[in-house]
Amino acid sequence: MSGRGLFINMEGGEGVGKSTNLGFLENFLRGNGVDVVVTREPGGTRLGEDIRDLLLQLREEPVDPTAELLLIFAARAQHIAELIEPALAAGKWVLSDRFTDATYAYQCGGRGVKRETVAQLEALVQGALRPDFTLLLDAPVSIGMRRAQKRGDLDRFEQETLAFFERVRSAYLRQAEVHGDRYRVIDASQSLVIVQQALAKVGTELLSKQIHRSAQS
Ligand code: Z5A
Repeated sequence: MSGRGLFINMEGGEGVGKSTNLGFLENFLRGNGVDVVVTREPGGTRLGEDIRDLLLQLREEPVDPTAELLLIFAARAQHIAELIEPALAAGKWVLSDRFTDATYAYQCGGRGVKRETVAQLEALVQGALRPDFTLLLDAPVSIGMRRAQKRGDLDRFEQETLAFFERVRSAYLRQAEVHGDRYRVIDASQSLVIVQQALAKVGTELLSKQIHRSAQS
């Protein structure tokens, strides 16, 4: 495949199965000849992973929502410059465990930051870069929390309340409505086999989208 690669992000509340299913989609794409780079946010670079540690660690003092927001976009700026843009320009596909849709969900939905504030930072940090495709794994909050809690120690986000995660879920579903052209919503409350059948279908759609794009360029 030639030309610029596709940029895909996988989203959802905690414990919905992003990491598990990102691995499935990666294998599906590789099996179909795609050169894919898998990454995550916050993180993806050494600087970004250091910022991730700062964001997730439990702290005695409350973290100001604007401080949190700026740390997320600082990590994202480095991620784009160091990894995402070079990979896409080289024709690779980038599969990211979360991107700015998570900021609209967690910081706007969860913390109450204004959408316009995030939109301003999005324009500053990303320029025209937006995901080509966004996969939202959606499940009732109680299911995701139960799955995540099985893992033991909870980080700063995982310690949030049920109401916080309900707001995050609603904000994701709103994003999916606003950006229906690039969003595919998968019911992640189903068994892993069914979820992955749905993912394989989306994977096939992505492959045909890229073939179509290559033919046009
Ligand atoms: N954050 C933010 O606030 N703003 C931003 O802009 C960004 C991020 C980018 C870290 O993200 C935090 O950063 C995140 C929001 C914030 N905090 N929260 N919450 P993260 O993505 O690293 O953290 P996470 O959401 O907690 O992801 P996770 O812990 O890796 O969960 P997951 O990837 O969605 O789930 P999983 O590990 O693949 O699966 C969990 C378990 O469920 C596992 O045992 C699986 O085997 C099982 N599972 C998965 N699917 C199924 C099905 N279908 N059936 C049964 N069992 C299943």
